[in-house]
Formats: sequence, C-alpha cells, structure tokens
Amino acid sequence: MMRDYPGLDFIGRGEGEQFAVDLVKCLAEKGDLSKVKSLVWRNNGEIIVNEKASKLPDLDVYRVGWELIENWSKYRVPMTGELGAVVQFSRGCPFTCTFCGQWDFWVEWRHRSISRFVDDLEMLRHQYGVTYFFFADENPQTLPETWYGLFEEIKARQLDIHMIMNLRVTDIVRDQKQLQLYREAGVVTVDLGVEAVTQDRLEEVNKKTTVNHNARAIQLLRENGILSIVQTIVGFPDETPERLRLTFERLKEWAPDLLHFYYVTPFPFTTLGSRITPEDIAEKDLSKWDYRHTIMRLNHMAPDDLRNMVKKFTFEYNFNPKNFFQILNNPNPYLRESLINALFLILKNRSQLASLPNQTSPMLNLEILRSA
Ligand code: B12
Ligand code: SF4
Repeated sequence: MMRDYPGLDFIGRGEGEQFAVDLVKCLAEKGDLSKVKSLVWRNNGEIIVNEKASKLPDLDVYRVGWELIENWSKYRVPMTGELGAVVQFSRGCPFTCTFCGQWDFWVEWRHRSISRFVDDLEMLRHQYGVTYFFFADENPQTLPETWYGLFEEIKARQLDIHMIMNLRVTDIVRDQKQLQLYREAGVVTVDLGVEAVTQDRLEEVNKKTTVNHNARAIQLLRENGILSIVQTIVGFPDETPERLRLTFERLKEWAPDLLHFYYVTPFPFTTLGSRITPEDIAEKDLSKWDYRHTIMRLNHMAPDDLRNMVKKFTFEYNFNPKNFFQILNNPNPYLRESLINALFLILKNRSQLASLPNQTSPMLNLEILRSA
C-alpha cells in the first residue's frame, strides 16, 4: 500500500490503541519514528517497516470514547428502531478457518473483565438509552464458564437489553442447557457461520464443525426463542448448479430465520489467499472484493449463473409462505416484528420498494409492509 499510494504517510499494523498514542506522542515531541512499534513509514523515500508491537496484554486498559458520539439517534437498528452500539468483550479466535483473517490479526484470544464490560453496557443503557448491542467478537464463548458468567452478570443487573452476536454452531450445541440463560440475559439473535452443508467443504475450510452441528444449532436456537441468521459461503472453484441446489435444499430443511450467502474471497492475509495462484482469481477489481461478488474462477459454471441462483434462492427462501408462517407464528412480538422488518429491508434493498417515501423514523412499520 505504501508503494502504491505515495500520499500515504503511515500505516499502523494490528491493534491501534497503544500504537495511536505512541505515534501521536512521537510526532508531537519530534521523536524517532523508528522507535514506534508497528509503524510503517517513509524515511527519505525508503519504506521502513518497524518491529510489530505484541498484543495488548490487558483489554481493560483502554476504553471506547463513547462520549465522542454527538448524536446517538443516528445509530438506530434498522430492524427494531432501538439505539444500538457495537461492543467488544473479547478479541481473537482459537480456530483457523482458511477463509478468515481474524484469528491471525488478533494473535491470541483474550477477554475483558466481566464487570468492566458490563459496566459499559450499563452506562450505555442508562446514560444514552442504548438497548441493542452488537458484539464485535469473533469467538466470545471460547471459555464456557467465563461466557456463562458474563450472562449471569448481565442478568443480575437487570439491564433489559437486546444482544446479537456471531457464535459457532459447536458452542450452541455445547451450551444447549444454557440457552435459556442466553435468553434471560437478552440474546435475541445469533449469527451462525454454518458456511456449508456438506462435510467435505467444512473440512476443506477447516471449520472444525459438522453438518449435524449446523442443523442442531439452528434447531436449538428456535426451541429457545432465539433467532438464527445463517451465513453460507458460495463461489468456490468447484461450485456446480447441483451443489448449489443441494445447499438450498439442506438450508430449507434446517429452516433458519434468515439466510445470507457470502462469496468466497481469498484475501492474501488468509490461508486460502496464500494457497492460490493469480490464475485462480477471476475478479481483479479489488473494489468488488466485498463478499458480494464472485472472485474466484469457477470451473463449472458462469459467474452470472451463480449470482442468479443465489439471488433467486435467497428471495424465494425469505419470502416463501412457510417462512412467513414461521415468522407470524413466532410467539415473541419483538422477534416477530424484527423479522418482518428484516424482510422489508431485504425487499427494499432489491429496489422493489425504492419508490416508497422516506420514513421519518428508521423503525420500519408493519403498515408499510402490508400496503406494499
Ligand atoms: C460490527 C461489524 C460490522 C458492522 C459495522 C457497524 C459499525 N457501525 O461499526 C456492519 C454490520 C455494518 C458491518 C458491515 C460489513 N462488514 Co463487518 N464486521 C463487523 C465486525 C463483527 C466487528 C468490527 C469491530 O467493531 N471490531 C472491533 C474493533 C475494536 O476492531 P477493529 O475495527 O478491527 O479496530 C482495531 C484495529 O483494526 C485498529 N484500528 C481500527 N481503526 C483504527 C484507526 C486508527 C487511527 C488506528 C491507529 C487503528 C485503528 O485498532 C482497533 C483496535 O485494536 C467485524 C469482525 C470483527 N470481529 O472484527 C466484521 C468485519 C470487519 N466485516 C467484514 C465485512 C466483509 C463487512 C461487509 C463488507 C459485509 C458485506 N458484504 O456487506 C460490510 C461492509 C460495511 C462497510 N461499508 O464497510 C469483514 C472484513 C473482512 C476483511 N476484508 O478483512 C470482517 C472482518 C468480518 C469477517 N468476515 O471476518 N460490519
Ligand atoms: S471464521 Fe469464525 S471460527 Fe473461523 S477462524 Fe474466523 S472467527 Fe474463528
């Protein structure tokens, strides 16, 4: 990047908290830039890569500057209209999925102290009225006792909040007896990286899960009144229409509440990216490397056919009568309305409702959906 963008003065590699302080201090004091750990900089035209800092040993040392947010009403959750914040309890992941760069970026799994983290939630709840929390964590449930302890603490403080998080299917199965605790603490939605419906693909991406875990996790969440959003990866070089149809059929059986497809994207900082050759890449335009475009060369089908199948299936799945029935039968009014609003957003994104007038509140209401 330094080579390609001459206007770039500095890059900081890895975690930014200590790095930002060190750099600003060094610049203010006109110090020696070669001493700033993790810095990439220019010295008389030469690009210098300094030694990388080790990971932050204690995540409680730095805090998020929530008070810098001037207008909280800009941060509303489209599905519910609540004020929302992205929070982080832990960093890192002990797994090493081939398509993922997160485990390497954060180096090692660590977590904040439960009480300090819940203090933040409490402060955001009472001082700013935030009721919806999106966990930025890769794998917050790594240590079961710590994970349950976190929920016990949230529950004990009676915060009356809603939470959404990315969790592994294996841990949902592990925690099946704790899922009521999840609910009581306020977990309303879980994002599951099921990634694939066949064991060969799960092994290929080194997910360390099984197809049975995928099916069971979705079922367990439903039984415990928690919504499931499922992420599946498509667009591998050996993708075929038959494989895709199998994926769609299995997903229909598993019946998650919402479905997303991601296109495999071999960033160079992932194991997958380090294994491929330039010939494996069909899409050279990096602006399209956003998980929504076919990036890898497909050996058996055209990229447009893949995209059309995925679009058609996503639409059919989310808007089929069985799914509607499942949604309308959800006994929890909050979850029911969230799902209906989510469907409305999907529709809106497809521009089919683009002609509707802008709403005064980001809370999408049922009347508009009905009239559509
Ligand atoms: C929350 C989130 C979102 C939210 C963002 C909401 C919000 N307003 O913040 C939403 C849902 C909108 C979102 C959308 C998308 N996301 Co997202 N998202 C995340 C998630 C889960 C957490 C990000 C976060 O807050 N992390 C916590 C903070 C503390 O970490 P951080 O941002 O990395 O910051 C650290 C360093 O990077 C550095 N740093 C960051 N900023 C700065 C600035 C300075 C000055 C310095 C010195 C350092 C520094 O220091 C920080 C602390 O050490 C991450 C996964 C993850 N666990 O990180 C994915 C992730 C970032 N998202 C990802 C993707 C792909 C997307 C989408 C493209 C998905 C899509 N196809 O639509 C969109 C793109 C949105 C956009 N326009 O950019 C990918 C990016 C993959 C990649 N290329 O690396 C990630 C990594 C998930 C993954 N697949 O692994 N996302
Ligand atoms: S995809 Fe999830 S489980 Fe796999 S390495 Fe990344 S964060 Fe960990």
